[in-house]
Amino acid sequence: MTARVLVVDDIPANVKLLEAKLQAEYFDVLTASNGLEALEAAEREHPDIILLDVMMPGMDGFEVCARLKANPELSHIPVVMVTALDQPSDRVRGLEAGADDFLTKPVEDVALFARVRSLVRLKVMTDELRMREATSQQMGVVAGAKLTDVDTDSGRLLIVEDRSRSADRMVEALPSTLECVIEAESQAALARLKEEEFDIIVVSMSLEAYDGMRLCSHIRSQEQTRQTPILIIVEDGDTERLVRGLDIGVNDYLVRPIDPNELLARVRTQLRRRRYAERLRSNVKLSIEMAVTDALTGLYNRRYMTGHLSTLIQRAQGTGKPVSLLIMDIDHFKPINDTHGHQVGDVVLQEFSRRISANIRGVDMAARYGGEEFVVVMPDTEPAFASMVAERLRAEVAGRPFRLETGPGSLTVTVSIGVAATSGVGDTADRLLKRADDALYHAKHTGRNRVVLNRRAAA
Ligand code: GH3
Ligand code: MG
Repeated sequence: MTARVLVVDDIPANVKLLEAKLQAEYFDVLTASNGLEALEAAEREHPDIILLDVMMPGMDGFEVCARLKANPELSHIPVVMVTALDQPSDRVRGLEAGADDFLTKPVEDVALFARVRSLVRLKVMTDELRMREATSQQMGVVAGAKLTDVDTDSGRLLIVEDRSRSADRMVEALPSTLECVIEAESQAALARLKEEEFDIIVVSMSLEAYDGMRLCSHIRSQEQTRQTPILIIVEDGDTERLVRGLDIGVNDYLVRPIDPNELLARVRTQLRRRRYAERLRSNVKLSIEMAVTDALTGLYNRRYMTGHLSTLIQRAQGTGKPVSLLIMDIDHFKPINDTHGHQVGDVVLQEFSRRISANIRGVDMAARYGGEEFVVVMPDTEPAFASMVAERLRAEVAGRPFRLETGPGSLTVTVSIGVAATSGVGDTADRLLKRADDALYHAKHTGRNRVVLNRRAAA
């Protein structure tokens, strides 16, 4: 894995040392020698991770970190504070400024590379989500998610710890708005994870009866918990486990004895990242849904339907089974608008869509083709069967007046339907749509409120 690392330190020898270590592992290294330079470099270069010295003249590391984290363009870049101070209170100050981790000077190689790799891995994932979300924003369907304004006060934690005093102390350190569940036994923890959703999982690496690392790797391999942040508790000096943990995808760690403020700060950081990723994911999902569906009716839109139809037709040429298609057009829809207003017209379109959806099979796809024109695509379906379905839909529409909350109270609506099916090799979505449309035209001209099947084969 390669990544661009910004190293910030006011002492040139420290910069040189870290630079040499990182370059030896094929990282790209950028450097800055004070806080302002660091902020400028971050804005200009958008590095993948920042190693930030704490004690610098002028603007110190805490302030640089706080400024980076307050900038929505930069807040997702992980910051590791590199410090000679190793008091819990300094760590808490850093975490409160938004730092993602700490390394103490002199920096140990294993710890350095494990941290950089794990944070870069996390960033690669977030970047991918951010990129997709940016596309969603360009489509104008969602407002961008911000790491800075997510809620970190509510959530559920699973604490896997068999030392009950230690578990109790952790719970005491966390605000009562966070719901904590303690499991002393790893099988019970796994069973619970299958049933319930947690926002963070805290795992002790010193369980008596089970290897905590194995539990973490199991949690990572399960679909349901793949994305859930894991925080491990390691004994002081157990770098080996820490590094292995980070390599298998543990997100963060605490060293015993656990400092309550540090626990709180690290839990908050993980919650913030999780909420942010959730927000990004749901924005992407929403925009994908909006890209394929019609906003008024919730049915698929024309573009998506035609793409899907082409795929089905190609596939059908292998199986020899026909794809059938219905095109439906509401009869005399314009007068409904003209008499009762556009809003009533919209309600009619929505109710019409509901009746279609309720009367087709799961494999069939209903789409809004144009204003008051709709299409149903039916894979592996003989035209005779499709005509029967069309007739049922026609009767469902005409048979029961549409109830309206406004305007006339209820309206009788009818629909004309054209049916066609694929025939032979070389048939296309366009041709099939054209044949169904010809049948629809025929239905309109022979009295409306009827179904016409086009029996002609593709030319
Ligand atoms: P025909 O029986 O021949 O199909 O007659 P029609 O009145 O249904 O057909 P026409 O094509 O003359 O009119 C269709 C109308 O549908 C015109 C247009 O204003 C209206 N329309 C299209 N999209 C929407 C929409 O999203 N909402 C509403 N309320 N009306 C729409
Ligand atoms: Mg019409």
